[in-house]
Amino acid sequence: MSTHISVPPQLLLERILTLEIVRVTERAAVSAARLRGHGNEKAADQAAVDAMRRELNKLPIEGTVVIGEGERDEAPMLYIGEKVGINAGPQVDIAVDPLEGTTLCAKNMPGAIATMAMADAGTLLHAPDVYMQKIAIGPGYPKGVVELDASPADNVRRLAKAKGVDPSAITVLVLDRPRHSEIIQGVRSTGAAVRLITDGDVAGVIHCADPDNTGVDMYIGTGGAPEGVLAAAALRCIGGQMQIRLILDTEEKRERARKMGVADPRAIYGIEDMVRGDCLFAATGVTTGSLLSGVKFRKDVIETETVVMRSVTGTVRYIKADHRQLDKFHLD
Ligand code: VTB
Repeated sequence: MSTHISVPPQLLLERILTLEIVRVTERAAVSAARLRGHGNEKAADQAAVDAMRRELNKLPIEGTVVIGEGERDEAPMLYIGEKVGINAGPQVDIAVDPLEGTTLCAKNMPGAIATMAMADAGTLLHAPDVYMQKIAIGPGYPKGVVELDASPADNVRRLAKAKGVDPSAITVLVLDRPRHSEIIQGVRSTGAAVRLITDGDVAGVIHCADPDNTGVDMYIGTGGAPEGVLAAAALRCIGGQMQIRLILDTEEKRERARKMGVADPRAIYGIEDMVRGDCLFAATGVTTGSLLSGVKFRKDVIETETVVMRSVTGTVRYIKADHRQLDKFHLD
């Protein structure tokens, strides 16, 4: 029996593709995980990219990568501007970080993930691969309680007041980089705690959304712009606030950004400026971290754990999957 049922594009994006993007991040995570601890960041990243591209190209979408691994037509990467999908279905913007935390994977340290987001075409910030200043907090606070340009100490005090606690009860997550020494000092000067991470600020920002379980109230610091847009997609689904500014400190970077539609190089963006409509977000653990378990290779089964979110409903699903015969279906 064959009946042709046409699915409204919105339904596709809102519901059906939710599970489809899980397949994409699962496969990228499994491929990267085979190279955990091999000390080869490039090879692990390439494995994740190849798997992610292969899976994206099976999806019923007309997709464009707007946040990717490079800005030119670099054949091996999922570059900005690359078309993905079967070229039929809804037109969508896609943000990818096939292996967020390449160093974490290469060194087999906690917190590497494979992640992507999807939204209607033209609704995700098209950002060049530059640095981005970021501040993020979880849901439940009045808008503007913390601000990108306020001092770290001020932001801690304002957040503590809004939460109804002493600053010493606040924990701020910061990437462990020399460039963050003033931020770290400022936070500590209030009595608040700093939690340092070596990499992985997509997961870092997501931690802010659930302070009771993660112990993290706020993220402050400068990280990658692609990671910032992906984190914004996640917060768009689960709630929270984020402010960012692209660091466009040379004419060449400003020109690259201008070409992607960034008119004011000093502009501060909120979540709604980076993700202007509804979106889907998924991440699969590569190495076990505080957000997700890593891939487990058992005798005949490969286990993965994925979190997938939809902004339309704010649903967050944790999907544990047992994969059998992955090799058989590797290239289907
Ligand atoms: C962060 C971190 C990423 O890049 O965005 C960082 O979250 C920023 O760049 O996991 P630097 O390493 O140059 O400071 C990553 O480490 C990924 O490369």
